[in-house]
Amino acid sequence: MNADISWLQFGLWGMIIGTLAIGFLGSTLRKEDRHHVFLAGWITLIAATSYYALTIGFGTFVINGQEVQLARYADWLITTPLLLASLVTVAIPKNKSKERGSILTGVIGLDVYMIITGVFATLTEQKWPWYVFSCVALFLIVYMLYVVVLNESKKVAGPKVTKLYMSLAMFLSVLWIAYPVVWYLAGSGVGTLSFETENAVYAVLDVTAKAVFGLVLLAGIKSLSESVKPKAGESTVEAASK
Ligand code: RET
Repeated sequence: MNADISWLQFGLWGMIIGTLAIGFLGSTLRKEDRHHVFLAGWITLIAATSYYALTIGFGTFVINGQEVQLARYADWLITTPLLLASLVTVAIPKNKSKERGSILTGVIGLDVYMIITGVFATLTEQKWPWYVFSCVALFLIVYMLYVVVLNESKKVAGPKVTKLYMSLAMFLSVLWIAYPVVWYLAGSGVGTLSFETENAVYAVLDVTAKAVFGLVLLAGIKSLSESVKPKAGESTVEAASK
């Protein structure tokens, strides 16, 4: 078995075990908090499917002599908006903010734009303008997380909620910034990384950004719920924001 496939299998098993662990930890959460569990589990389940496609070479094409794994981008197109939604859902309680819908639309719109321009960068020979458009969108997403979402969270949510949000936002943004760096160094960009190293780094990043991130988020909600003791019918984020 070649080394690329081993890394893809690491990704596949990481996502399968991650989904099971999210289901297990999620089952210990209150039913008012289960929306966090569904989002986190949905993300790792989609990624497991995408890694299965990658291991069998489904959605992988040779373009200009370069192996292009389109299944990755298909996964990112669906799961990165869900990751951002799961983060904003922690930061801003439902029914407390008039801005929540427009913030979600703004951040998810930028994210879809980032992945689509990233696909254009990957498929064309004139890649650098598309790469720059995509990086600008990532910069704007990070700006929204640290300024717009943070300010709204400070305004409408309790301090414990904003603190949990900030640690998750830092976790997410550090990992996400690594993706354009890997893209730049790999065959998609200047080509200093081998295909094997590219697959290895993406696999570790993906499992951390999805499975580990989901588990940390759920553990955060669980410990918040133990400290604020919400009433029946209200979510932990709502209860901690009164
Ligand atoms: C690309 C290339 C073009 C420039 C930029 C990119 C950003 C990708 C990102 C991907 C995040 C993926 C995640 C996956 C989780 O499993 C498309 C690589 C900016 C930020 C979090």
